[in-house]
Amino acid sequence: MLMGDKAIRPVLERLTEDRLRRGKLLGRLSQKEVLDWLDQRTNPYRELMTYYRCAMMEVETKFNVLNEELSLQYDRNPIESIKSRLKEPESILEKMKRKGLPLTIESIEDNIFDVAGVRVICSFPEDIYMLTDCLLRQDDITLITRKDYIKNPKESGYRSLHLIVEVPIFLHDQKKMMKVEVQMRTIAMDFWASLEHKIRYKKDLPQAVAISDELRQCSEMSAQLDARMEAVRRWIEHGGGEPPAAGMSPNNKME
Ligand code: 0O2
Repeated sequence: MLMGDKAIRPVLERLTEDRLRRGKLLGRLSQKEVLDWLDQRTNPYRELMTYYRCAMMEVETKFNVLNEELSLQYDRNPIESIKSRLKEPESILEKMKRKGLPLTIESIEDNIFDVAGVRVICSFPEDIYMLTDCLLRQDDITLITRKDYIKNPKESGYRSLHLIVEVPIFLHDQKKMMKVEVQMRTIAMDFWASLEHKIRYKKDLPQAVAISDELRQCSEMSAQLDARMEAVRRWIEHGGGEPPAAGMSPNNKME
């Protein structure tokens, strides 16, 4: 038998209070806001999250299909891995609070575009743009926003291509358009972003400026590495000849 909303409410309440406290959210939210939020986190919330999960599956499948087809054509897989995640309830709540949005289910759908996130880790920077073009050419995909943090890295050094796309999901009685955030990165960009994400929680250290500078430099090094690996790949694909000028020593070892 399924648990009724009343039965799961105390469980949710305990769980969420604990997680909110860990996320330092309690204190910034009144008890009423938390309780109203919990009331909404029952059926309508679960329903909406199911739709987002379906939308993530749709987008993930599109990339898997492209990877299969392109690997036949080019004899290599342009995608290293795909990771999907549903934004945590606490993060959704925190973002809505930060943006001064009403804490309602409708408001999540209308304003929070990264509830469903698909991260595509590509082999080379060129693959990012090639796969993005392939995705956006599909007639059931609508591009909502595009932010190119590869051509214009963030102040932190963060690099990735971000897309918000709308994709249809087909339910038993209706078609629904859902928004999904797609983050496209190379392995090197992902390596940097993952480690920086862990380190940045220590930003209130006295050496914060020096740490930020160091992280920016690491990001530049990883971008250079991407460019050099791409140059080597092109060199091999074009059958050798003159080695790429940048960074190759006479015995073809990276300097
Ligand atoms: P999580 O856990 O990934 O969801 P906003 O989302 O409104 O705050 P904006 O401008 O819409 O801001 O989003 P932005 O900056 O284009 O992209 C936000 C996401 O990109 C972040 O998600 C991170 O995943 C990633 N990101 C952006 N900047 C950085 C950075 O400097 N370092 C790292 N490691 N990742 C970054 P969330 O919501 O922060 O977290």
